[in-house]
Amino acid sequence: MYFRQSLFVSALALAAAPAMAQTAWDMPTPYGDAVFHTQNITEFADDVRQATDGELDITVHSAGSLFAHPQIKDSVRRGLAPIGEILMSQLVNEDPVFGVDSIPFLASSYDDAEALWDASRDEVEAALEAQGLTLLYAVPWPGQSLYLNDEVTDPDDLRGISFRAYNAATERLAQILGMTPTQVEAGDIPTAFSTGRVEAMMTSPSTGVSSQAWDYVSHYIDVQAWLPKNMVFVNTEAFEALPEEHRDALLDAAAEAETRGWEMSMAETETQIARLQEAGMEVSTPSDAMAAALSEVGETMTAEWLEQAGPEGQALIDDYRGE
Ligand code: PCA
Repeated sequence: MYFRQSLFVSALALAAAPAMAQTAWDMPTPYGDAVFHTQNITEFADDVRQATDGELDITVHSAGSLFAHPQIKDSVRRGLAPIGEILMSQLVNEDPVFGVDSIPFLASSYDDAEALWDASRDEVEAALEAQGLTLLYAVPWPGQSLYLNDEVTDPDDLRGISFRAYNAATERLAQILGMTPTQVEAGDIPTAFSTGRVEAMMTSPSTGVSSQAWDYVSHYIDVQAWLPKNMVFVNTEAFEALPEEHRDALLDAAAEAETRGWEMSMAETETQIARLQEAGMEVSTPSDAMAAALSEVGETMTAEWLEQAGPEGQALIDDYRGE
């Protein structure tokens, strides 16, 4: 009798097993633990764990520790990791839409960045879907500004400077201004400067602080030219293999992370510029000549992007501009 009952109980437990099974997901991300994007992802993973009673357990592997930044997208596409984060514009060679947030002065305020995201999100989703990936959310970095060893007021003085780039757009910007670009991941910035490989960069105050820019550059010129986004995405097959409650929990947590991330990003802009200043950097606004030169770069790069993106790109920009 006892035997039969315990058999019955274990049969029940087995029947219930699929819904209760624990799913452990490894999540590669490119940036360090002190970076707000990573902190937002940690909260996202906590929210998912809580909403699923610990059944969907995401472990965040930050700073490229599981896969290096350039490998993360393909790792998720191939199912080596079910979920990951990258800088969206890293994929611009696959589809121009991924690079629309990295054109100087196309959308340099949070309101404009949001309107641009509204106008481009469907296309980004479709481009990922074609690779078996599902977009969860995207969050912008604060505005991209100049870090230099002089207060450069004449754009001609930029010529010949070795410049740290992090995507195709920063490389192109450097070329147009006569600088020499080198691609360097955020985590390698301190070494690239201290070994003399580069002497200037354009990035957010967040990355300036997390890479301790004051150790190797003296001047921050507050340009805030564009707000490039990081995106979090999941392998579609892995997503679809989840029970429905887990899929819902993931989507809910993603929507919250998107809202929270944009707020964190906005708040960072002021606090991190203040930290650069407190650490001894000279903070200034661009001279008229510098502002004009950068705005011209923006126009050139908008035209180049439209050439690449064709009529669909034009429609996206028209939609963004409300035309
Ligand atoms: N930080 C990242 C991308 C944009 C930003 O603000 C970096 O510098 O690599």
